[in-house]
Amino acid sequence: LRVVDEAWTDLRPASLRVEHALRTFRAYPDDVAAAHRARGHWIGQTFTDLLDAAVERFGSRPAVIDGDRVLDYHGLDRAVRALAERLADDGIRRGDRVVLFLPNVAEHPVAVFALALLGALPVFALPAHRERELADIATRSAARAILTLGRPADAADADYAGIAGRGAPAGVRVLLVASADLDAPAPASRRESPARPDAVAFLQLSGGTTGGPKLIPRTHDDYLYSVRESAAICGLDEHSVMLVALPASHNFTMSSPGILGAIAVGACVVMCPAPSPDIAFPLIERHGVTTVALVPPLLIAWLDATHGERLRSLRTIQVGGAKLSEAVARRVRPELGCTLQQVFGMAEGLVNYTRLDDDEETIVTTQGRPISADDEVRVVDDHDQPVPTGTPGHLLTRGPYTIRAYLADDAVNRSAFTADGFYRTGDLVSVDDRGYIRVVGRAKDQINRGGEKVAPEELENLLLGHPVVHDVSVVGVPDDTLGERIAAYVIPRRDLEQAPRAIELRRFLADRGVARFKLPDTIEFVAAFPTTGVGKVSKVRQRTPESAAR
Ligand code: OOB
Repeated sequence: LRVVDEAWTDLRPASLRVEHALRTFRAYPDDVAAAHRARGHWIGQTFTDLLDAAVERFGSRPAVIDGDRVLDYHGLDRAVRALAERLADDGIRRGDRVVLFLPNVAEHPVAVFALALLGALPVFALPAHRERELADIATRSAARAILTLGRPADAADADYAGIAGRGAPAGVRVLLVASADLDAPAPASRRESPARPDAVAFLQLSGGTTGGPKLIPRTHDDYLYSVRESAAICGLDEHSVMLVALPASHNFTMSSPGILGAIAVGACVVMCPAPSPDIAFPLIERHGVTTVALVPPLLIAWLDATHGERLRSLRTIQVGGAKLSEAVARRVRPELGCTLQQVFGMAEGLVNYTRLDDDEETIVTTQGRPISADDEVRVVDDHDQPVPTGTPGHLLTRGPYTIRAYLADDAVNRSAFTADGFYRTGDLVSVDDRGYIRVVGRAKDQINRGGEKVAPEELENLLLGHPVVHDVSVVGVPDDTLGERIAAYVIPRRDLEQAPRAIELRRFLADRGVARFKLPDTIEFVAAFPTTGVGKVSKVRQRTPESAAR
């Protein structure tokens, strides 16, 4: 492992705040935790326990496939233990946060379990993140290190180590994991994990929101409950083969049922370097893939690429992260010959699935129902009053795997949770008398670009830093494929001699180290923004392109 920089002290204040928050963090009130244990939801299992149990039961079955490399469960266990020793030698300790910046490679699950074995906390960055996001994530989580890939993942892939090196704040080291780690011999002595099942296992990042991403602390107990239930709901067993096509670090890919669900039941995960049909379809045929998770724009791309030919081995396609249109949903069974499963989830907790044996109308017209009978779902009006069944309203939720607070963010927590511990999802839904949910809109100021979450505020602040920009408003506008695309309306400075150009603003953002998926799809220069009756910028009108410039 390469040590790039070694001065911890610059991070002290953030570090102390996060350390203190983690040390004093009570994920759930004691009586609630006791109830979840009594109900058999929380079974005292850590990530390491989950892996150990799988290794014991499924030892020589294939666990992870990446290109020509196959790790069976014993091989996975060896690689995890070897990497854990190396990370320990490098100073990673129980409770340390380590930003995981890895694409879909075998090293990804190895690193997750290696950190768990040390009791260290992965912080899940996305491979699309760039210097700016990495720096922000590392600072927010007061990370000790960024763990990234020390080999080229793919000819066309990003220079992860370079990005991490440039993005790492002073004092945050860049540690590299590479293929050689997968072949390292297991250490002589068997390390015991110091992690406690009721402790925080990792930090996920909330989708882009006002004020930047928030840290989502999930415990082993709560998360693995959702993982085990998800695996059962999705019918996974040791004969399942899961293609990991979405970013491995996303909560959907990790846990719904995802990589962890697959490992829990002895299934095989096939790491897919990119989700496009030309890369994914050959892997499906070669490995007999039975299940895959996609976001709606990818499903559309897959449907359009099959020309009626069936992906024979595929039994289920899960689709989530953004609203799937009914018209597209209806194409899945006739055109791909497999069962669609809609997944409406959030890194904060609650996950809803249509069930595999639901009738076709339910599958194509709803976003499913919660994992657990103990998931509480409340639909309320603007004054937090419950609305009648079937009426759209704000979705609030509480339950055995939904967080009660973000980490170290008291101000946000006061508005993101009700006094009695319900999480305000920011989603507008209706729930039918069977408990099935339909997502009908969103109340939070967030753009959902085909499942990737973008905060308009972040882009507005960045663009305001450009010399031609007098004012800017960023909104999501409806898009047939993406669901929403990103539109930036810019009022240029008056005294400009030359008209500003959109391409320059895009380059300006890219140069600031922003993930590509956040770059505006359209930038339009306007004289003024449409306003509401009280003179505020009307984002609602900007979302309907015809009225945007007025
Ligand atoms: C998943 O997690 P996040 O944290 O990236 O985003 C959560 C938000 C939800 O609050 C909702 O606004 C939106 O993404 N969303 C959907 C949806 N699934 C997620 N909106 C409409 N229809 C759907 N099916 O995106 C996530 C986490 C676990 C499993 C699946 C998705």
